Amino acid sequence: MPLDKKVKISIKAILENLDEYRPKRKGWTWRRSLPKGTGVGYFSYDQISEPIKNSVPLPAAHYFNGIDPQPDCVITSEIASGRFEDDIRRMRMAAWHGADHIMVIRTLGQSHIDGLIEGTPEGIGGIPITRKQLRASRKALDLIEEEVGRPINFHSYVSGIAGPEIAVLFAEEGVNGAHQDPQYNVLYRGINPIRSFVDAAVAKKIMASSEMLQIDGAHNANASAKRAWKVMPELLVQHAINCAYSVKVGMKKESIALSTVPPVSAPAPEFKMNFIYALTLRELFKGYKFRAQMNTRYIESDLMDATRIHVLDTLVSRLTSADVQSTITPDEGRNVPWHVNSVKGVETAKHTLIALDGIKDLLKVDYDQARPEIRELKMRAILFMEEMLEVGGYFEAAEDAFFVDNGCYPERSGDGIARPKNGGIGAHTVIPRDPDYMAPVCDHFGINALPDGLEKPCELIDGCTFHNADKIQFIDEFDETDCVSKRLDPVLEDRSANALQPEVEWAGDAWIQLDMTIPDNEEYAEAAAIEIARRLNLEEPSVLSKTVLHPSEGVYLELKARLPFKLDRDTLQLPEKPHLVEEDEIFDFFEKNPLNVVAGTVGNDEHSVGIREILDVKHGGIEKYGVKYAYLGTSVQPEKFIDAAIETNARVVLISTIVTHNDVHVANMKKIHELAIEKGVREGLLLIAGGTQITSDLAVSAGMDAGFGRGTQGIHVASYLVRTLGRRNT
Ligand code: Z97
Repeated sequence: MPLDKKVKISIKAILENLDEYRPKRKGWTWRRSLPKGTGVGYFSYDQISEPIKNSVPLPAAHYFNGIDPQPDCVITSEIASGRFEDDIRRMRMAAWHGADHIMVIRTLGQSHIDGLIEGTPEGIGGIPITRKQLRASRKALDLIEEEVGRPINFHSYVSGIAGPEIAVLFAEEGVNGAHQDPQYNVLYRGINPIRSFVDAAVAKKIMASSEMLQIDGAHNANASAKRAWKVMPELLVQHAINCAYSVKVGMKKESIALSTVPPVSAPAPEFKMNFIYALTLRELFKGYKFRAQMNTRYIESDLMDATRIHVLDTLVSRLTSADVQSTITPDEGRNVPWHVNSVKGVETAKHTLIALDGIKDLLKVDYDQARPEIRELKMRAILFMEEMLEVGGYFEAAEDAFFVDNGCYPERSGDGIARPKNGGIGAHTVIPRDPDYMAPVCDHFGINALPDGLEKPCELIDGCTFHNADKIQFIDEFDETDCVSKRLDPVLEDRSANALQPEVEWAGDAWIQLDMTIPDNEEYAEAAAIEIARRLNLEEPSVLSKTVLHPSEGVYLELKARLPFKLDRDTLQLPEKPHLVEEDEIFDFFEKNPLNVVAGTVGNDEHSVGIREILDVKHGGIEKYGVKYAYLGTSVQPEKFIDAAIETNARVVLISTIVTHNDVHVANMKKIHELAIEKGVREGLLLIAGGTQITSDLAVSAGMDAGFGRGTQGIHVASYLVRTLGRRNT
């Protein structure tokens, strides 16, 4: 059943007959670029791709007929709720905002799992590592991509000593991309270097056969180093090792993406450093794909700060190139990333990419300036590699702690990560194959002494799982307590009882976020914020981020806390929707039906601001829509309104009345109505009152045609005029 945008995705339906589900397609999909100068709405774009069917456009789109142009590069959303049933919902949200690369990241290291886990709940790590999780996610994405109208790439990680098995699992289940880099295992997961490289060859071969996009792990050196800007030469070396190794194994260059990250952020002079680094990379690695990640090393828990970094990093992408523009959830440093922040990250990338459309044609790099620095970076990287060769090669260099050293090579701090060639997890587990080793499976790396004349190796066993999916064993979960059905039970119960709770990471988790400014120093502000949350009866309050406005004048704080109650959806009072007419229709109406109005404040009322806002073009008053007005000023007597309306042939009188003592506002409204009758013009006039104490009922009971209260804007009055005059005209 296709998804219906008005209905939540049914996890129960996704889980039904999962054992029989096969992914719709395999391999990575790029967006299809449109020619330079393609028009969308009022505008012409140079770097966009085919439109999608369903989406949530950027906030300002309603000024431009709701357009949602899609940038030319793939956009990633990192999703990490730790529960695949919630991840699936977030994937749908992210896809609607423009993500077509869904990376479900860990809440714990996948590479700590030393074997394939079939049928274990996701609680173990947050990454979809069981077949059930993968298949359910892919099945959901197959529906979501139909709903939005664009293929969605599903991505995970081929790491740990179970890497090759995981690669097989991913290929079978239609995972479209994966991080794979043997150096990651060596440096960050303590896996034996030889084992890691041997495993990588096997895994890469399988990834290549199913046309997955590979992302390397160089960015992790930046994220792990103490002085991350110092490891720029090393990042180039790490990219080079993984690229060269992958090509040797048989991957196509265009399936290999460098995981690039702008290495530094302000208050460092970030742009020049990040830009030179990005230019160097693109010169050195022509023909490969670039996956641009955000700097994660220097992101704090301040959402605005993270957003600024997102924007500037995306500027670097647009001024150089990016095939995949990744986003990170700006809050990942402070809690499990929240739905809203995943979506905001995608919006930030989409906004920035579209905003900078075509910028490269307008700005040219001054290579006279940049060249010496590019050259210096390249030299440092080349010298690094030369020294690796001198000491005996990669394994010796890793043993000598060449990597993640906080010196900018050839400078050395002596604090790199040392990984002995014969140590670590899985040491001494690599066994040379016998010359007659034979495995009747396809896409197998290395010696395979198959008999001659086979069309494919798996003919010998009536098909391998890549060619005969029926051979795949589907094993369901076997933990009776931590499994998706148990986790779903309370959610579905709440839903059927129409109970409603807020959420940020898991369905109905009851977390809310609140922010406040406390006029005190940091310590007192924090204590006060927590106390306020407690007195509001919120549970488990904690401060997420603080912005000191001044050491003693004030601090802005963001908090999270849990709501101790559920709402009953059925008893909620829905606010009455203002009957707004579409702006285009309003423009059109007043063009065809020119209108004069007279306006002013009535009686002895000097409060002119409200009525001016309703009239003036500047703040969206009715003048904006082509209505002509005669502003009579303040303290206008009732007679004058009617006389002026007659003189100027106005069909509408707008009076503003804020003063209400002795019900003078009611008396004035009545008087205007009666005068209009006396002068024989009441029928042809629309009398409208506005003011903070005015309601429509009150105004009508005092003889007016309508009344508008607090919060009224020009469009509310304009909509009313179009509806009422439209009716009268017909
Ligand atoms: C990104 N923000 O987008 P484990 N292999 C490589 C990796 O880089 C990773 C893993 C495996 C980041 C989020 C961080 N990278 C992802 C080359 C993780 C998976 O096996 O769960 O420890 O990690 O790249």
